[in-house]
Amino acid sequence: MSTYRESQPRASYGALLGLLSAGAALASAELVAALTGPGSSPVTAVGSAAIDLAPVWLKDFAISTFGNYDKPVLLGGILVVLVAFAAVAGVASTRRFAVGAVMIALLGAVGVLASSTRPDASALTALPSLTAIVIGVAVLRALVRRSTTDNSSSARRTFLVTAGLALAGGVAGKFFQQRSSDIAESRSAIQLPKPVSPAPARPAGHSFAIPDLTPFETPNRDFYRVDTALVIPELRAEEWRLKIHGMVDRPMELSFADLMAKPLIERDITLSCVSNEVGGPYASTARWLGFPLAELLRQAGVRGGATQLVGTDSAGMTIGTPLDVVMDGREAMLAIGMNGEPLLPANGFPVRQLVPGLYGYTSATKWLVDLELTTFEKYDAYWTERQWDPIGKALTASRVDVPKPFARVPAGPVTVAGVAWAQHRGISAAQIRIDGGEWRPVELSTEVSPDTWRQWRTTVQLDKGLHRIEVRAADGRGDWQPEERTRPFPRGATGWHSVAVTVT
Ligand SMILES: Nc1nc2c(c(=O)[nH]1)N[C@H]1C(S)=C(S)[C@@H](COP(=O)(O)O)O[C@H]1N2
Ligand SMILES: [Mo]
Repeated sequence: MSTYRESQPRASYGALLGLLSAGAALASAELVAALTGPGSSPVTAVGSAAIDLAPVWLKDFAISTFGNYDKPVLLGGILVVLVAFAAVAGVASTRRFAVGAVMIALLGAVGVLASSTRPDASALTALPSLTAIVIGVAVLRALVRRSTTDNSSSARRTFLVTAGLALAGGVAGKFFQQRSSDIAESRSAIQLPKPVSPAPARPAGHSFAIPDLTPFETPNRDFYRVDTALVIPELRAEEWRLKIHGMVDRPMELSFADLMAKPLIERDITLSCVSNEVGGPYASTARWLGFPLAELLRQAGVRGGATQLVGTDSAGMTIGTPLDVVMDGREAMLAIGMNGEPLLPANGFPVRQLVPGLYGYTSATKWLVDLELTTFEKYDAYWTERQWDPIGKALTASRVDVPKPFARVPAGPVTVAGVAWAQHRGISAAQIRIDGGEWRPVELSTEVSPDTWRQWRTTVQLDKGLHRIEVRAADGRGDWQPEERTRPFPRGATGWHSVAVTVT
């Protein structure tokens, strides 16, 4: 038995060799990525590629099942596959070294492929993955040699040292990646200017004080986040530049200081996501500070025939916006502040676009660095390529926040409340019905702007038992939300939100 083990180590032993090699490979890649940028880390690059390649149904499923945790879940999944593959490679290497080595190299090759095909790839983006191949194979070779020639206690020492070095290298790599691009400092150095056109005062009655009702203004930390960015792009305001080009008479380049020096406006605007399911959480409202986009485009001199404004972020992701909507008089802007602070990194620091009345995916480019005027025929942006509607007009939506779904409430008068939004058209009425009965009106909070949501509330008498509360709203033109339930793809979900509650 023991002689057998010497020539053919146990599988668990081989698996350990594979994991140590893969760990060392990843750690070396993270260290190199500290120089070449966090997006070039092989795990991140593979994750980003997976997001871009994922079919619509899978993205929908991930957003609605894991919500804001969709990205950690994806990274976790990648790591599980990686660990399994590395373990098998390790076992193989103890039988035939070349087979294990090729498998470890293949893992790195996936990283090379993913990182070098990212839209923001440069000559150096594949370097971390290439390093991983070299280090992974070298460490595997050293470990296999050592474990066949040495006694078991010195082999154990080698393993521990390798594991320790890999762990330290990985942690150091992540640390330096953050340090090299630390934007907290850039963000806190910003003194936002006062707007020349402040937001109109919010009228009395614009907000109801009801526990658990969505507040009118979303605190920055609670603002929803939806994007394809696995690592939040880290752009320093001092280094930020925006190019405006394409079908314009006067191409321009702007710095953050240029933008801050312009006469800014401040407006309350509700932003929502096309992927929001009926009753879902992906809508928020903030007081945004920025410069009017239409005015900026007029300064650049838009040429006749341009129909689409394509915004590109610092990682090369694109969003296409219908130009006529931007220019029709609504207050589209390039925003630099939300609720009195610079943008949060997750919400587009230092500069993002906003167009009231359009879903985020056709209007709200975060980490914006490039604006090109073109036509819809000439260019398909990221989501249009994936068959989403190119216009992205925000549909009317309403939600019951109080009582919560499946709440147990005492019999008698029950407070029912929620929010409704139809950006740029405004909300003119909302109604609820109980158990499919007659629709009854509810009280709306005073409108702040047609670009923002409105809260609604009412009190109903409910008897003991299970009840279903439904809500629907009408936009500023008096058009009611349709009953028909549709999925978010390709132009936004429709249907009435309902909650079931038990009255005790
Ligand atoms: N650069 C970039 N901007 C983006 C996206 C993205 O994936 N990348 N997603 C868009 C989508 S789909 C929405 S709904 C809004 C969400 O903005 P928020 O995360 O600040 O709420 O950002 C938009 N801007
Ligand atoms: Mo979205």
